[in-house]
Amino acid sequence: MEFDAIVIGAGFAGLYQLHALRDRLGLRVRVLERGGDLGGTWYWNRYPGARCDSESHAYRFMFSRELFEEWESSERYPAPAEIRAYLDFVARKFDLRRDIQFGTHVAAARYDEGANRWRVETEAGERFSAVWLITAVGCLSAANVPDTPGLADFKGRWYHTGKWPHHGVDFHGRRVGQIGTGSTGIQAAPVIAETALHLTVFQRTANYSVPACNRPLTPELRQWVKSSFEEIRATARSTINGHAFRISERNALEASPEERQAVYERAWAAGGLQFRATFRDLLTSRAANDTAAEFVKARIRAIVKDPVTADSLADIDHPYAAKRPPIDTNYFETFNRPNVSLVNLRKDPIERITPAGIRTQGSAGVREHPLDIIVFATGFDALTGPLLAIDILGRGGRSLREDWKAGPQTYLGLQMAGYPNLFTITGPGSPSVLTNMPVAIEQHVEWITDCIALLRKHGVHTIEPAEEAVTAWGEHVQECARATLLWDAKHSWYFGANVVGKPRVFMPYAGGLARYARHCANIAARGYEGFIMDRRRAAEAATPVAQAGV
Ligand code: NA7
Repeated sequence: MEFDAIVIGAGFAGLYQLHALRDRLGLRVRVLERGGDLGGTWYWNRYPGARCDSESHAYRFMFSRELFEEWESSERYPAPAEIRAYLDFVARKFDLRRDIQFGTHVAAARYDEGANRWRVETEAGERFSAVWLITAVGCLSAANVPDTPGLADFKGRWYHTGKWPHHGVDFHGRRVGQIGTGSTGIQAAPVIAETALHLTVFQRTANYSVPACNRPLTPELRQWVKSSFEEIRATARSTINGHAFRISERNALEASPEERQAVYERAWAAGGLQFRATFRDLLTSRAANDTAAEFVKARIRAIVKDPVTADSLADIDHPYAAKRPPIDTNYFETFNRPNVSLVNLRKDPIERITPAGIRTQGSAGVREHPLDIIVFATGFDALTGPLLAIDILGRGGRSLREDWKAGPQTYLGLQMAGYPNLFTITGPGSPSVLTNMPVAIEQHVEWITDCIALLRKHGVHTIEPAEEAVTAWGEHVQECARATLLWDAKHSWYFGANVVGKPRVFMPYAGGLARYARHCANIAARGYEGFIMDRRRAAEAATPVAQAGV
């Protein structure tokens, strides 16, 4: 089947890209989606306690005032079912479903140079082709199940949080082991503990967390959201991370210890990712960061009654927010329940999974943890995983899997050299996971759509970045990360450290979303600087593309 554009994925990115290309540019578009329905990450992540960490008034599209004002969220942080309902509302409003094919797993995409078309093949053997190929595959969609010896022999059931069964899992009367204490594990543990007979949390790296303070939205707050479109959008588009709250202008060490304590206490009581915004230098000054880190560690010690458990939970080895900072509902309190225990894997690593549970061996000797269910809250092969899951072949048959062996190489996280007309929404090298995703997605979709519109207008055949532009951007991405404390948490998934054998390269762009968006806009305004456009057809066009970036 032939189209102008193929979009892979039907989450936020795929839906908006379809709408933009089809309804603004008039292209024939097909969206191919692996899941059985809309939602992307929210189609798959249905684990207990799952909830978005972005606030509901900002975790939505802002490209249409009408759309923004028509939707009402029920809580401060939306749960997956509400996000799926929202995306369904968007799809109905713009009549998007008719161009989406669900249950369609893209296996391969090959650039056919002679025809200047991308040839896409699904696992079921269906074939499609299009001039433009846009990946909207998400950053956190390739589940990472660690290769733990013995898993195949486990007699109980096991689940990864990112592939949770739609019918749910009944924990009543079950002994549950949860591996992983990232944002997901921190959300899941309190809810699993409510019904499990016993929950054992296996912690490799202790983590900071701040209360989410989720609550239903009052009628007044809903009204405020409806009437604050301009303000919310302007804030989200002008901040470092795309959230609709401002980051303090003040440095932490400019405040007295008492003032700082008061600031942190207020932020703790208010809850949410705003804790990271209490002082402007928390991610650039270790001394500033230490003040926030110590505050959270003191809170953990104050909440958790058992001193050994408290020590393990507060023994955090990285700066606050240098790994993605979770927010929680009663996470640390959960360890005061009689049916919850913590295993510190730094002291007692997993030796193997046995038919009856998990065996650790370390400071406590050999210990068997009998389990009926194992929950892997072990995260994702982030950013590159979903792209490399597709066998992508570019110009001359070059393979993305080969090209990225030493880490992802992109220009702006939007395109790769040698892969003409392929765009990667929130790809590695863009702010992506360091932001409130819908805001980053909108910026990419609009940039890609404007680019395609311009190329079509001028009859330009192909666009792809120059190798030098890719190299320079890659260096810039590393430099931006080096300027922050994110660089100090070498074991974070931002570096790919959670997946065995993955190259250790800092993947997202840490220079801030607003700055990045300006940079992308300037590049386009300067005639797509750094990109190579095939002028064969441009030369014939009445108005050639000005200074087409070569
Ligand atoms: P994360 O943040 O990658 O967390 C995964 C957790 O699983 C983390 O605590 C890991 O420890 C742990 N983990 C991973 N592999 C293992 C093995 N082999 N043994 C023990 N423990 C392991 O994923 P999440 O799903 O929580 O969150 C992902 C993002 O989703 C989040 O940042 C938000 O953006 C939304 P580690 O820290 O690597 O030592």
